[in-house]
Amino acid sequence: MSRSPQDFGLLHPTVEPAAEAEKSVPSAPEPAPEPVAMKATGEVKPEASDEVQSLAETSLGQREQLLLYRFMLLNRSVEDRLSSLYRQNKVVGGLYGSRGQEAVSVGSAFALEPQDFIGPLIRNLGAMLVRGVEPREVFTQYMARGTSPTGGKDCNLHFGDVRRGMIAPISMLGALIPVMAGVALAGQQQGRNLVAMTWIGDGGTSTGDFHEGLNLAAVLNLPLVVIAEHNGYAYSTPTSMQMRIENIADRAVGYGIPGSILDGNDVLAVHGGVKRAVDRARAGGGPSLVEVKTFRMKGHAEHDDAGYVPAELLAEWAKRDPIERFEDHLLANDLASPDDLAAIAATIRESLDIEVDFALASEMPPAERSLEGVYAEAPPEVAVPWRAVR
Ligand SMILES: Cc1ncc(C[n+]2csc(CCOP(=O)(O)OP(=O)(O)O)c2C)c(N)n1
Ligand SMILES: [Mg+2]
Repeated sequence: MSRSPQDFGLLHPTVEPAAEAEKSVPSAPEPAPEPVAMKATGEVKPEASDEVQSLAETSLGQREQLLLYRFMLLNRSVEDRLSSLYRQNKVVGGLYGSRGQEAVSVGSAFALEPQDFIGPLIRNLGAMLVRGVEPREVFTQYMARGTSPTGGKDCNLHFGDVRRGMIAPISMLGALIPVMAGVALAGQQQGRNLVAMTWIGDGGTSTGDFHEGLNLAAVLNLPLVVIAEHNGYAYSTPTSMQMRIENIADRAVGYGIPGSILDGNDVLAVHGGVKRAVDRARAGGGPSLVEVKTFRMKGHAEHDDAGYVPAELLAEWAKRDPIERFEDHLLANDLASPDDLAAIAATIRESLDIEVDFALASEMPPAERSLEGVYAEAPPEVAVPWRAVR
């Protein structure tokens, strides 16, 4: 018997407009109302592939919308280059991408101010680019070159930079949430008016750290925004096999904080909904859990062919590609001409040629650098020769 994509229960066909979604998952202790009726925004309409799918309303002007477009395209272009480098055996270690989820990282990070902090995960390259990470940092990292931010010691996106408000990703899923709650607490104590933002996958929301971190943030009323990327799978495990609720936002009730659901393939919906959570946090309203419905369009990593993902699902979600949808929106609303979009793509292409060449021309670090930057330099007065101690 053939199964339709709907049978898999993973299509998120009923994403709510952001404003109404916030009402659907209220803060405890109010009783949860019946779910709000869904509107057409973001609905999966298999027959609508040729139509322009309207995006959420936005307060962003033309310049900012074109920036969003540039960052999403840059996100995808950098990952496409990495994918081809991986096939040439130039990438050291695994390659993790965010194809189909670019609107989440870009739209959410775009809602932040310079003093804010992010704690990105492996699929949040877009957020790092918005914070000012240069593609050459990413290429050199993935190729473990001495010129990379970690001097070739760690690979992929595992690097941070406090000057740009970026805490380095932590591989253990969930662990960034208590860490970012700590950043939010420190910012609050220092009166820095900052908001801390981090991301977590659907699978990651089932870890203990997720619970402890969010609960702590809630009771301390910290300025923390947690974005849960509901992308259908945790590696090869479909969401339905690791949680019994349909919406991750429902978990917010357990912490007494607002939960909302956004169309993760609509960059304007993501930006608008996340901005509300950021504004609330900055105004002293405490943490929020923002669920974005999206889909992972490739395997867990480049080495995973994702043969376990039904082709029908991929085909459905391909019609909702966040970049193509945004292009349609920009063109339909006269915010850009086809030539404008082509010029943005060409500029990105040319700059990435240079960045990739730079990374390829960089040397691997010499062995003697392997201990640099691993341990703090002890000040002379506390330096005790370890041989003497024994
Ligand atoms: C605590 C913990 N368990 C397992 C892993 C290995 N692991 C890394 S990513 C991943 C799947 C994560 O799925 P999800 O949270 O849905 O995020 P997605 O990859 O879909 O973005 C797993 C099992 C890990 N890094 N940390
Ligand atoms: Mg997932």
